[in-house]
Amino acid sequence: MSGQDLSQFHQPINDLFVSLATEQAREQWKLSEAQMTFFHEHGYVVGPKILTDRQLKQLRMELETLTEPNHPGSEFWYEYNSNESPDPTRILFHALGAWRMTPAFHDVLWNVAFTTPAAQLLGGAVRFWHDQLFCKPAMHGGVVAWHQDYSYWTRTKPMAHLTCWIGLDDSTIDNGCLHYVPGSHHWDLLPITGLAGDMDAIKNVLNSAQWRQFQRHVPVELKAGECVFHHPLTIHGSFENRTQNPRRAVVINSILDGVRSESDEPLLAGIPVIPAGQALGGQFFPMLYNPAATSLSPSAD
Ligand SMILES: O=C(O)CCC(=O)C(=O)O
Repeated sequence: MSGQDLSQFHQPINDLFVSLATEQAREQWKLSEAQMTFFHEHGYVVGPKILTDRQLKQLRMELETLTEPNHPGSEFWYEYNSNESPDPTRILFHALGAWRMTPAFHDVLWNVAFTTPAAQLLGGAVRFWHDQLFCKPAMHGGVVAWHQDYSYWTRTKPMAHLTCWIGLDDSTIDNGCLHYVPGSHHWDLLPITGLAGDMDAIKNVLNSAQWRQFQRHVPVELKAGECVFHHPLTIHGSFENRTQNPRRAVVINSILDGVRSESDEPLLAGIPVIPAGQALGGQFFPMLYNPAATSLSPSAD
C-alpha cells in the first residue's frame, strides 16, 4: 500500500520534538566530561532521558501500525523482518527505514536531546545513516547476538559512526536489555557471526584474551525514553525477553559529516547509488545538526 515518502523532508514535520535550540539551551542535553571520558574508556555511555512521555506514547502508537506488514508506505522499508530469528517461537522484529513512513519516527532524528550529545561524541556535524527498530514481544522475544555494528557498515568509510539506542519500554535484564563488553571498541573488526539466534557464535572468533574480557560483559538497564550511545566497534548483544511485556527500541545510527561511500552498489536497499569515494548526503542521508552553523534556522544539506 502506498504512502508519502517522508525522506524528502529534511526538517521536522510536526512540533512533537524540539529540533532547534540555542547553544545555551543545548547545555541541558550535553554529556558531562565524566560521561565523555567513560565513553572513550568503555566504548559506550548512558545518555539522558531523551523522550518525554508524550513522545513515547506517539512513537509506540506509530510502531503498532508499522508492525502490520502491509501498512501504508511499507514499500519504503530498507529491511523488514517480522521475525529475524531462525526460531519461530523466539521473535525478533527488526526493521530499517521507519523514518520514511511515520511523523514521529521521522522527527525524532532531529530531536536536540539526541543531536546535541551525538555531535559531542562524533566530534562535529551529525549526518543520518539509518534507523532501526528492535522489538521483542512478551514471553517469546528472541536474542540479538553479540556483534560490532561496523561489521555491517564497511561499505562506508572512514569509521566515524555512532549508535544511539533508545528504549520505548523500560529495559531490564529479564526482558532483554542491551549488554556491552567494556573496552571492546579497542579490538579489531571481527567477522560477522549472525545477528539473531546464536549467542554463542561469537566465541568462535575471539582469541583467548578477548574471551576473558568478553566474560565481563555488563547489562545496561534503562527506563523508557532513556538512551545509551555506543562506538561502532563495541561488542554488544541482548538476551531473550522472558517477561509478560514487550521490549521495544528505536535506534538512530549516525555518521560524522564527510563519511564516504565505499561501494558502487546502493548503500541501503532501493535507494540510488552513491558512487565510491563520494560523501553521504542527499535525500536519504540528511544533515541532522551542524554545531558549526550558528543560525537557528534549519541547516541546509
Ligand atoms: O535492541 C537490541 O537488543 C539490539 C540493538 C543493537 O544491536 C544495536 O543497536 O546495534
